[in-house]
Order: sequence, then C-alpha cells, then structure tokens
Amino acid sequence: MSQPQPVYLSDYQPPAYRVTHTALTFDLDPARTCVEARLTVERHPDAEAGTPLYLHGEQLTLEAVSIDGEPLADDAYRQNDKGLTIDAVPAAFTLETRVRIAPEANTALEGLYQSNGMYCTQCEAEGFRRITFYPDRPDVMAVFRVTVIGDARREPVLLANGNPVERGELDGGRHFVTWEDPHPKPAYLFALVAGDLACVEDRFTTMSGRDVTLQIWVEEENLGKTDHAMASLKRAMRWDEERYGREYDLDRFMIVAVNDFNMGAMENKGLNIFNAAAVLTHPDTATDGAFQQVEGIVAHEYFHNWSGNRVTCRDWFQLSLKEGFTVFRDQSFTADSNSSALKRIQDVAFFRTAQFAEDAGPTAHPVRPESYIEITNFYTLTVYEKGAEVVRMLKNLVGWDAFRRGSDLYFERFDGQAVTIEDFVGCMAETSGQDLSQFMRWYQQAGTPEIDAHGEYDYVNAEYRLTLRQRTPATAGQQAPEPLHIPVRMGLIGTKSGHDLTLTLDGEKRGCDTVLHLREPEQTFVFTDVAEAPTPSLLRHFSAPVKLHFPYSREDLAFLLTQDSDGFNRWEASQRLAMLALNDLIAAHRNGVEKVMDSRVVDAYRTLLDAPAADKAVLAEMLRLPSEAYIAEHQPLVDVDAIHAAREFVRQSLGFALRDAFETLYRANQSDEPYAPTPEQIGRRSLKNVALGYLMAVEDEAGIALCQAQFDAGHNMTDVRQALTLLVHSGRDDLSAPALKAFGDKWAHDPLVMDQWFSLQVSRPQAEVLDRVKYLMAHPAFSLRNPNKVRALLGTFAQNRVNFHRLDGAGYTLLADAVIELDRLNPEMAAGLMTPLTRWRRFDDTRQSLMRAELERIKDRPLSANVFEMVSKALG
Ligand code: B3K
Ligand code: ZN
Repeated sequence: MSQPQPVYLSDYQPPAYRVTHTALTFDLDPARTCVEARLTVERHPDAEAGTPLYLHGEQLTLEAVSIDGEPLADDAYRQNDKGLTIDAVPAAFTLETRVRIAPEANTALEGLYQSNGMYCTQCEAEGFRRITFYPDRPDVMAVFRVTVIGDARREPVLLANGNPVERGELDGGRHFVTWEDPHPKPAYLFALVAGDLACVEDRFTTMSGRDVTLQIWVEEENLGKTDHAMASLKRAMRWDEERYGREYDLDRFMIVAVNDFNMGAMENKGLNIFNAAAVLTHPDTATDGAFQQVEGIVAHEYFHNWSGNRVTCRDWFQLSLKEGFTVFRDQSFTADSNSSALKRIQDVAFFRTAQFAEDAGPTAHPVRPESYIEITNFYTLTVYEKGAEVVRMLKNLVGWDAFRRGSDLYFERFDGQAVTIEDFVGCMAETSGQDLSQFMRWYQQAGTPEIDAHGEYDYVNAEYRLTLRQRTPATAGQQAPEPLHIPVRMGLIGTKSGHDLTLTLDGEKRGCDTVLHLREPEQTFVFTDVAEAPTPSLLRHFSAPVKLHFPYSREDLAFLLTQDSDGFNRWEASQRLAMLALNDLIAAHRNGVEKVMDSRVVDAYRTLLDAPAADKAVLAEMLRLPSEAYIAEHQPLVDVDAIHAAREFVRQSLGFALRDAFETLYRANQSDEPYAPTPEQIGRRSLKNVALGYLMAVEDEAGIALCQAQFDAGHNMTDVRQALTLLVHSGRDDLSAPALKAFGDKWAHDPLVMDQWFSLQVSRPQAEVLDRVKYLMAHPAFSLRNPNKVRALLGTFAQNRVNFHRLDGAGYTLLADAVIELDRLNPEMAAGLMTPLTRWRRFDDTRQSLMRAELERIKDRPLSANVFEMVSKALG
C-alpha cells in the first residue's frame, strides 16, 4: 500500500469545471442502492480547453457513464480508487453516471449509511464522494434536485434538502419523494434521510413575516424528548435575527435524530442531522449539562445556515472560517440566554484543559493549518475553540458595532460564494478602519502564547507600571514564531479600599476596565494618578487564549476572590489559589513529605461559603477544584499519581474543615419544584451537587445518607447521576454495586442513559476499572460500531488518569487494541480515540516508553490515512 500523501494550502487551484445543477435519484437498498447523477457542467472561463475533468469517487461501483446522452467508450475515461478522469469534454455538457453503493456495509458512517435500519448521510468533509462521482470540494456549488425512492412500509419518510416538490407511488410497494433546494451549495451540505420516523412540528415567523415549518424527526419512542431542542431552535432563530440580522431562507427547517453518528451534529442545508445525544432530552434521562449542550448544538447548527452554508469555505484549510465564527456565535447566544459569566467560565475551563493540551502536543497546528493528510483529523479544538477565541478577540479589538457591520458586509458581499479567512478579516478591517495584518498571525501560528507580567507601584509619583512580555513556543511547523497582537483586558483594584480604580493611560482616562494592545515582545504600560497601591486584575474574561503568569501571592488571590468586579476573574482567582495549594501538595507527595492543607485556602473557601452569592452557578464553579487534567497542564512533566493524591487531599481537607457549611449549603439549595432547565434551577442544582461532592469526600454516614436519599428520590437525572457517580466513585462497594445495578436495570432500554451508565463507572478511581472496561466491552448494550458507546466507555476510560496511566501499561494496551480494531470499522473514530496516546512525551520515562511501544505497535499495522497521520505525528 502506498503511503497517504499530504495536501498543502499553498497548492490550491480553483476548479477547472463547475457544476451548476445536480440531479440525483436514489433507489434505496441496503446492499445495492442505485445512485443516478445528472450534472450540468461548465468549464471555467480561465481553464484551458482540453483540461481533463476530474471527479472524486471512492468505494463506488460504476455501472454507466455518459456525456450529453452518449455513453463513454471504455478508453475515454480512467478510474482508480480515488476517482474518475475523463480526458476530453466539451466547454458545457451534461454528465450522467449510475453507481451502486452498499449503505449496510458502511461502518465508517461517512457517505450514505444505515443506523438502526434507517438511511442517513454524513458528507462533510469528503463523504459525498462515497455516494457518487463528483467534484467533491466546497468551492463547487450547485443547485440540487433529489429524488428518493424507498419501500413504502420500511421507509415511509423520505427526506432531503430544501422543499418537497413531488411525491408518488411506484410498483412493488415502493414510493418516491422529490426535493429541491434553490440555494446553490457544495456537496458536503447534501443530506438524505429515509426510514420509519415520527415528527414533532412547530412554526416560526421570521422577522420579515415569512412562515417557516419546523420539524424534529425521531424514532417513535423518542417523541417525548424533543421539547427542549424545539424551544432552543426557536430561540436561536430569533437571536440570529436580532443580533446578526440573519433570517432563515427556506420554508422548512428539519432536524433528524440518529443513533450512530461520529460527532454532535451536521448543518446540512434545511436538513440538520443530529446525534440523538445532541437533540433528545427529558428531565428523567438527561442532566442539566446535556440540556445545555443540546441548546448550544441546536443553535450552532442553525447558525451555520449563514456562517457556513450561505457563505462557505473555499477549501478545507479555511475550516475555521465557518467553525470558529459559528462557535463564537453559539457561545454568545448561550451567554445571552443564561449567565454570561458562567458560560465563559465553563468554556474557558474546558478550553484551557483540552485545547492547551492539543497545542502542547505533536498534533499542534495553527487555526488555519497549512497541510493535512486526512481532513477529518482537523475538526479539532484548535480549529473550533481557538478559532472562536480568535473571532472573539477580533470583536473586542474592533468593537461590537464595527464587528456587526463587518459581519453584514461579509454576508452581503460573499453570499453564495466559497471564500477565505482573509475575506472575513478583510471585512472587519474595512468596517473598523484598523490594520489587522499582525492579527492574522493568530491564524498562522500554532502553540499557546505565554505572557509574563509584573507590576510595580511607585508611591512617590502615584504610578503603576505594568510590564507584559510575550513568547510563543516553537512547534513542529514553526521554529521562530513572531509576536502577536494580543488584547489584554484588565483593571486595577485598590488593595486597601477594595474598589476599582479609574485608569489613566498616556494621559487618557479609560474607566475602570480597559484593553491593552500588546504587540511587541515586551511592553510597559504606565498608569498615572493611581491613588493607592493596586492589585491588578488581568486578562479579564480571558480576553486572549494565552497563559498569563503574574506572581500573585495567596493574599492577593484571596483578595481578588471577593473583590474583583469581574465575575470571571473572581473564579480565576479561586482556581489560581487552589493551584498554589495543589502545587505544594504535589511536591510534598513526590518528596514523601507529610501533606498539610494550607489554612489560607480553607479560609478563602469559608469566606465564599459565608457570603451570600448572587450567581449560584458561578459560586459552584468557584468551589469546584481544577480537574486533574487541568492541573497536569501546569506541570512540566505530568505525575498522574501525585496529582490525584494532592487533589483528593484538598477535596477531603475542605470537606472536613467546612463540613457543616457544605451541609447547610446543600440543604438550602434543595427543592422539589418540577424540573425546568432554567438558569436559576441549574445554578441551584449545581451548587447543591458540588456541596454533596464535598460531603461525600468525607464519607461519613450522614453525608452518605444524603447521597443515597438523593439517588433513591430520583427527582431528575442531574441529581440522580451526581448521587450515583459519588456512590460509585466512593470506596464503598456495598453501596455502589446495588446502585449501579438498579440504575442499569431501570434504563436498559434507553441507549443514551446507558452511555452515562458506562461512563460513570469507568471514570472511578478504583484500580479494578481496567477489568471493568473489558467486562463492559462484552456487555450486550456495548458496540464498537456505535460512536456514543465508544466515547462513553473507551473515551472516558482514556480520561481516567490514574487507571489509564497504570504503571504496568495495561491501560495503554487496551486502548491500542481498541484503536486497531476500530480502525477497520471507523477510521475517524479510531483516530480520535488514540489522542491520549499521542501525548506520551508529557509523562515520566517509564510511561513514555510504554506509550511509545503501543504507538509503534499501531504503526506496524495496515492503517487508514486517519490513524496513519496521527501515529506518524505522534512518533515523528
Ligand atoms: N460541520 C460539522 C462537522 C463535520 C465533521 C466531519 N467529520 C458539525 C459542526 O461543526 O457543526
Ligand atoms: Zn460547526
């Protein structure tokens, strides 16, 4: 087998031929679906006559090919495993092909496949080439007309993009529906669904008064789980009108829930296909976290209708053009509809753990990568989440007004086109009048920039001098990164008064909160008229995706924890304070010294518990300790055992020292009102469940009784799952085993609840987990073919730090075995699953060599391009 070759951004060439109209007919059959395609093709005016026509096509059985009705002679075209070349074509013509495909054999879940017997598609990025021969690239945009033929009993519902224009009965119990989508689109936005589905319908009137039908299609038994997705959709549609002036553009908008799906959801024009886990909710089966996720994903896919579909990407290197912008939009929507500080805290906590780790590992890449072997490997936290941070910085640099005008200009100027990141940033430069050329480096440089900050107060002149020094680490693709344009939002708080001080910079009064523009490797900002010695509050709201170091003392942090006017930075102070204590304890553990809890940290937590909190959800986040993964990101070499021991020690120490306060908090936030996913209720449950966590850290009988009672009461999945997790993660097998069994028996019929059942038991710290994973892999509810199950069981296990990183290497072997087996079925999932192994350089010598050995073992196998690319980077 030849080695897969990389594709380079610098090699981009516009298409020589464009397709203006695409007519498809699907005659569905599990083993031999027939796909007929009629493409109206034109040579691009700039392309030379005689340029061969190239069509992508993989795993297709070609039965017929003709041009303008004339079948092609055998020697008029050439076919290999990647596509079809036709040497001589006219300047404008109609190409017709007929192919066969086998949806039932499609375990990669790309192209047309079957999930629970129903047909569905996933075409982004390059799945359409597994459906028919086509120029499968996003800069070829056509109007689609699609006829779907199926069995009237097995597939009563036949859906595709756009509007239904014709339907009818056929011989042999078959029927058809024809769909037309008037908006030109790239093939990656094509979708088809066929099966026995039920639908919940609603309506939405757009800002210009057009009536839109909203439909959510699900399997019959899930009809009771769509309310929240529908309500979220309507809110998102209204929000996009109000904030961005964007209106929906078809008569109907459909969402379909499928069980087997590689990611969250897909924004196909007018027919979004969702992982069931990203759309179905019910208070009894889904946690608050799941409700929030559904709201965010429904909004995200809907927002793509403009940022992605109406204006799309020229090539896949521009992926962040649609993803970074759309993530930024969905984050803003959630912040507007809930607590904005909470949303920022949750996003940043996740970002700094997962994206920083990606940026520090062998798969680090810029927001706009310069090359790839398999584009599926680039749907990453860097492209999505860092891309969103870059858009947020852009908004903060130019201000909302110029940003909104830039967004309007972008959508108007490029409507119906496939464009680049320069086109987007160019609109922002045009409406703001700012030079954004240095800012473009954010798209080009990988790695997490670091800022070393230090400040000095001059008592004589009443000045505060803040010096910021930036550096970006070298990465595989970039040996000498250049200084970035970094917005650093900050304030100064009077250490005595506890009040925000007015900022005067270069003679200009700037209020109590300002954004510094750091452009040079080192810059000093001199604030004048600073009436008292201040404590700086830096990088408010995480104004740039960087690591900021400032020599805060514990006293400074305890002060900021209560005095910072920025809610996000109050949380940040809690995390920094916990990190100082954790670092000491990690060192103590490593040196075999007795661990002692820092009383200043306990006092700071006591202050939090005593003060009445305005935002309960934010308080809950402040009381939550940094995760083991986050702590690991701060260690030069990760010591999994020391981190776990130190964190457990802090958890227990706080539990013991503040036990009564936690119990009071728990009881004060209990309620038996009917469940609703409102910010108030979510905040209350979150606070109560954090308190329960500390009570269970102590593991006294009273705490256990509260936990058991919460589990038994079964009010809603948020409470049940937290109680069950705490029971299962406690050392008390006498409690955990019966609770797990009761839960598993009760929910055996519900795959989404069984996912939770799998994941919560393989995240427990007890050493038996590895055997439990093996045992559960043979459980009837588990299947390697279902991505949600793979994520719940194997993905969660690989995040279980003490057990995955066992010193005998058995955790690594288990994961590598699974990657090898899964690669034969679903390369996209296999490549994602192996990510933790690629981070081997972060660990001690013993673990490094064990992980490396597993990577070598994977590398010796026949591999998909996906896994090949990951393993080569990891070892390279
Ligand atoms: N655009 C899709 C992701 C497709 C991933 C393909 N492997 C979902 C989203 O970002 O909205
Ligand atoms: Zn997206």
